[in-house]
Amino acid sequence: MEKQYARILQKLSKAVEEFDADRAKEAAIEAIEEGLDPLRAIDEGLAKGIRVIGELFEKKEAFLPELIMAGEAMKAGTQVLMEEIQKRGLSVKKLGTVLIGTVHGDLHDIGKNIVISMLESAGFEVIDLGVDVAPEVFVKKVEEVQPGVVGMSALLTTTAPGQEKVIKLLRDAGLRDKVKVIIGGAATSETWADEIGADAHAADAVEAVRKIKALLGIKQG
Ligand code: B1M
Repeated sequence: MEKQYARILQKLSKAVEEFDADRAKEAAIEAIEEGLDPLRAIDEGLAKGIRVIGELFEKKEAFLPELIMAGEAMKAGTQVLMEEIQKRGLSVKKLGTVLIGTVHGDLHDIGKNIVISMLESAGFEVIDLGVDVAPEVFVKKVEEVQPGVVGMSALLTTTAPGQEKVIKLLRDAGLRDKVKVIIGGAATSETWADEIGADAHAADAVEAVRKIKALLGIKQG
């Protein structure tokens, strides 16, 4: 079985590296049919492919159109796998509300959407503010919805300061003590979280669920 899984993981990764959305979707369906864990299919398959393209982009061996096409292929595959993740978590009762968005100026949402799927399948109600979310919108929504946790994703070093701005505005509005703050995304780290006064940082979607549960005092498992 493991050999079969390795072949599907390779197919998922290659589909992203070769910008083939149809093949990514097809491989995602195959992964589900063959009993491969959908989260593993994302992490070790699709995300592996996007990392390859990201590295090529950094070395100027791939360019923006390729980055866009790889992102589209990754989205096509993750959509299928995320639906499966959510299907499996449907019977779970609601653990709390998480408000989440990608910060102002930042359009990256693949990772955020995976975090959302994982949270929903773990039993959280998630309110997704989308991408390019202005700091004032985060604060207004926190006031309106009163979630247990607000989460901010940032993939660019130029947009990560938006997370600090939101925390400052929450403090100014007297809301900081009423909501836990978690941050994530490739431009962030534990150190950055400490520096800006966030309550937690998560490196991936599994860690995000674990840390959000811990922040809310919910038993793990
Ligand atoms: Co962009 N991009 N991109 N890009 N892009 C990066 C981030 C980059 C590192 C690529 C590189 O140079 N190697 C680089 C940033 C450099 C930097 O700032 N240091 C970069 C750049 C420069 C840019 C543009 C500026 C390029 C240009 O226009 N010249 C531009 C900016 C647009 C904008 O946002 N204003 C741009 C555009 C794009 C696309 C639109 C083409 C596309 C995004 C498509 C989309 O999201 N809808 C894209 C992509 C695909 C990437 C890379 C290749 C992949 C990102 C991704 O989806 N990873 C990326 C390279 C990289 O990250 N290595 C890159 C897979 C995903 C599963 O991982 O998002 O990290 P990730 O999410 C993880 C964790 O981080 C965590 O859990 C997730 C799941 O495990 N997590 C959280 C994420 N959010 C969380 C929130 C939490 C907790 C955990 O709590 C709230």
